[in-house]
Formats: sequence, C-alpha cells, structure tokens
Amino acid sequence: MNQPVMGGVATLNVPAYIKQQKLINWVAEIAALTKPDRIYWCDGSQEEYDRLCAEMVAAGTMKKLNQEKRPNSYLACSDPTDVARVEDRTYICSATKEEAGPTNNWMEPADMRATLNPLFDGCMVGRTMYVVPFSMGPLGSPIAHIGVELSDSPYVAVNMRIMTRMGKAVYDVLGTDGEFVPCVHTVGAPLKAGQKDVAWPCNPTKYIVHYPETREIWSYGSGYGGNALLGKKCFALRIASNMGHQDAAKDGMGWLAEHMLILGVESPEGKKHYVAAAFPSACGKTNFAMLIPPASFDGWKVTTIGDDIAWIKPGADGRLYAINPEAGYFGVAPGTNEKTNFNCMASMRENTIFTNVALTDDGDVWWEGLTKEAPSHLIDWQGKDWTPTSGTKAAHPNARFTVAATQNPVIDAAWDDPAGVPISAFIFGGRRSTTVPLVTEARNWVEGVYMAATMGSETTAAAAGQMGVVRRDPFAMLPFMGYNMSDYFQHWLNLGEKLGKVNAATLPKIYCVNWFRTDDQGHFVWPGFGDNMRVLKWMLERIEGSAGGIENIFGTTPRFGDLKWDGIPFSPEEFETITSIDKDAWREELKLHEELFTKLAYHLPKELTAVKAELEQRLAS
Ligand code: O2Y
Ligand code: MN
Repeated sequence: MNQPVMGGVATLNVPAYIKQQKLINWVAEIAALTKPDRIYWCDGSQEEYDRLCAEMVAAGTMKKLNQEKRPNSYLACSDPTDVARVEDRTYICSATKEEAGPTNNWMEPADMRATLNPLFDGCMVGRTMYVVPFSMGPLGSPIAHIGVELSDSPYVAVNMRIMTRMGKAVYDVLGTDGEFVPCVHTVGAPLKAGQKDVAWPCNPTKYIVHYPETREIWSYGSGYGGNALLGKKCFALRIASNMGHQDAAKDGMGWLAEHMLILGVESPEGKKHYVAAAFPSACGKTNFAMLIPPASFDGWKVTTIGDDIAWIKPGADGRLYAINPEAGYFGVAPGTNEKTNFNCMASMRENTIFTNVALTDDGDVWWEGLTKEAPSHLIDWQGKDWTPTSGTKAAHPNARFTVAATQNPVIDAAWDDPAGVPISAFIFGGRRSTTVPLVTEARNWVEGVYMAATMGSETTAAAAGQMGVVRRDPFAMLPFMGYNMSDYFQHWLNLGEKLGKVNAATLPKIYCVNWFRTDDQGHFVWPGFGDNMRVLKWMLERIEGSAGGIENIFGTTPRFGDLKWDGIPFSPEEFETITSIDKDAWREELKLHEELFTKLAYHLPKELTAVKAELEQRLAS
C-alpha cells in the first residue's frame, strides 16, 4: 500500500497520507488509459494554488490582474468555441433509456464506454494529470459526499479549490474505505513531443457523460465551467439527484439535490427562516441570494447559504435540512454592478478568477453592465483591441467570476454548518414576460409540485440555445436532471406526503414567482433586485401566519395592501399589470402543460394530472 505504482507513463508517487487502495488503484487505472506525462496530487494549499496560477500565467492561460486594483486575481480567456455548458453533448447513461427519461440524451452505457474509450486513450499525453479530492458540503457532514476529479487542466484544479472543499483533509474523511464519486476530465488535447501548447486547449468533440448506476462522471473536450468543474452540475445535481432518489429505496425517504439558492431572511423582531429558491440558469439567482433589502426595510436581514445548488435531507423531526454543497460562486459577470449586486461586487474585490471578461488598460476587468459608460479602450475576451464603437461585446455574455463563498459580506453564520439549515419555503421562478403573476402560494404540497413541474422560462445564453423562446424547465432542473423527470416528480410527491405525516405544520410552503412581467412596451414592470424583499417579507409573514392574501384559480396571491410599499412609487395599476390572471392566456398555458405531460407521460404522477384538471375546471367556471 502507498508505494509508487506505475500508471501509464508517469509514476504515481502516492502521498503517504492517502490510505485508500481503491482510490490509488483507480488513479493508476485512469493514468494507464490517459497516459499523462506527470501525476500531481493536489493538497489544496494556498502555496499550491499560487504556484499553479503562476504556471498558468507563464503558459499564457491566465493573466495576473493589477495587484493594487484586484489583489491576487486572474483573468482567463477561453477558446471562442468553449464558452458554455454543452447540453446537446451531455448524456445520462443509465441502464435503460426510460431511467434517463425523455428530457435527457441517453446512450447504452456499454456503447458510450466503447465510444469514450478510444477518446480517453492517451488523451493526457504531454500533460499533467491533477488528482483533485473534494468534498461537496462541509467535511464530514452527514449530508455531504466526496468526489475525486482527475483532470489535465490546472484551471480546473484552481477553480475546484475555490468552488469546493478541496485538498488533503478530504482523504481523512475518505479513510481506507469511504465512498467517492470518480470524475474523469480531459480537455482532449494531448501534446506530441515538442508540440507547443495553446492558451486554452480543448477539443471540438465534447462529451459530458454520467453513469448513474456506478456514479461515474466522464468529461471530454471542454475546459469550461459546468463541463469541466465536475463537482458542480455533474456531481452536485445530475449524480446527486440520482443518489437522493436511489436512497429512497433504502430509507423510505431519500433526499433532494436541487438547482436552488438558499438564503436566510430575518425580521426586525428576530424571526428567521431559510428558503430555497429555484430559477433557471442566468435568472439572477446570485442577486437574489445576496439581496440587500430596501432602506425602508430597516432591521430586515438577508444572508446567503448558497447561490446555486442545495442538498436537502429530511431530519428526524420531519423538517427538511439543507446545505450548500459548494464553497464558492461561479457567477455570471455581465450585468453585475454595485447597484444590481453590491455584495457580489464586494465578494470579488480580490482573490478572484475571472473568465472571459474584458481587460482594462490598467490591468483590471470590465464587462457589459459594470459601469454606465464603457472604458474608451479594452482588450476584449478574445484578446482583441476593443472600443465602444467596435460593435461587439467586450465580455462574453456567459463570462464568469469564481470566488470563495467566505468573501461574501452577507454569508450566513450557518453556511458551513454540517447539520444544514431548516427550510421553511421553496420558491420557484421563471423568466416570463406574460401570464405568470408576481407571486403565488400553492394551496398544498401537490399544487406546489405542479407549479414547479410546469415552470417555464424564456431562454438565455447559458442554455446555448435560442434567446427569448419559452422552454419548460421543471424545477429549473431540465439541464441537470440525472434521472427520469416523472420519477423525480414522484420522489417530490412521496417526500412531501411522508414529511407531512411526521409533522404537517412544518412542511415547507411552496411559492411560484415571476420578476419578469413586462408592460405593453416590453419594459419590466417589477423593479426586482432589492425590491424582491417585498415579496420575501410577505412569504415570511405567510409562514408565520400573519399576512393576508386572496385565493384565485392558481393559488393564493397577495392583494396590493398585503405588500409593504414604503420607499417605492408603485401603483395599484402597476401591481395589477404583474399580478392579473388572464384566463385566455392561462388556457393557452395549460395547453403547453399538456404538451409537457404528454412528453413525460411515462410514470407521470396521476396527482399532477389531477391538479391540472382542477385548474381547468376553475378556469372554466
Ligand atoms: O456555462 C457554464 O458552464 C456555467 S453554467 C452555471 C454556472 C454557475 C451557476 N449556474 C449555472 C447554470 O447554468 O445554471
Ligand atoms: Mn445554476
């Protein structure tokens, strides 16, 4: 045990603190396949991070930013063909197609392995394979799980150090026989002897592959974001959603891996609740997670547990407890500024990796929306000279920042609590210019699951598809669902039913929100950002049983007088514009729900078709 074992070409040189033979054997097996020149075991130290960043600066992958303006920060610019998640290249290779369901790409696992094997054979020649141990969630938490990513990208290694609890301490939790999710990643660009590397190696062929039965992740060809930082979407959502579902067969409950931010909201009287909120990609989740209440909300506090992903497990008391499995934020830069998200700007003042933003002449960063006026000269994300008359975007619309959660000035005191925080409400929101009102409370758990299941959103850049088209995005999980969507709906229904039996009073309330309704001229009516606090306050008071509302076709909504309007000139007419329910529009909407249900007919819970029938009846009466 722990002696050097020969991998492919490189020597393994296993550090003495690694005690698990299964892990060592797997690293040796992957090294034998991918044939890296070197194997490097990441320890997660600051010294290691600084060294890898310096190596990437020397290699031209990153630029060090002006140390005075942006201390210890870097800019990486990707290959122009490698700028976002690749949903059409993402596969769930479960044993059967039905288990992956109609919303996922699927291939027979054996066929996929036969496809990938030749691609991975020798894919790391000329490169270093980084062994990146990480914990999703606080180390040792009963809700957390461990992964190990083998990657030939130093950019992945340093980003994983920010995004996860990465390093030596993970091996202590793993011990001699702890479980880990094996993640193999390559940029798919082996180097021949003497071949000069490029700044951002990648491959036009891309595969992001998940094997739920064996809980493996294999990623080929991309070095960007969710394609390459495998702890995030691949593990924390696609594989983890499977784990939570599979565990229901073991303990009768299972758990949930959700595309949700988690925030704490506290009233001036000290009443505090945690809510988890699901929004499709690029709908302002980070802004909501770091919301600053308007000045008129004196004494109200919003604090962040997480900005993107929640792992949620039932406690013995029948409540749901959530952790943020991540340790950092990989947020969208364009549109972020001191007004839209002051706390986020404060988070990235130092120790930040920027990807695909523009470089200013004084060595700082810029992106569209950062300042009202663009600088007179920049180097754009593709390394070209840029001026305001260039007619192109200086930063890529999916440009990102990577920062540690601990840099967030409003991080919640319990963000790292291994026990998680109790969830009082779930919020589901899409980007809809019409039809869906500002906020609606579901009358019960099943109606809430229906709202979440039928969510739709007008598409944006991260989806790499057409902009502005409504796509159904159940639970904001469409690109991240690791198994059959209808089985997932059933899992939610089952969990709610069981928790309700333990304690119906603590079952989280479910809300549907839409910040994006527009007027006849196409302008947003709702100010959003900090003013979303007005909706949050109403929810908190509903949870406490003190706020009013009115029941309608769709659920319970606040009347104008049920929200606090101090400090904002918002008229009852404007309120009507964003809360009105247009029956004709809803009849059309229900046809789209029907289309979704037809697509998801296999295993679709009958409870959901029953809710739809009730909605139709209420619309008809
Ligand atoms: O394009 C990417 O790889 C990033 S996608 C992403 C990153 C952080 C949080 N959420 C998302 C998302 O697409 O939901
Ligand atoms: Mn996301």
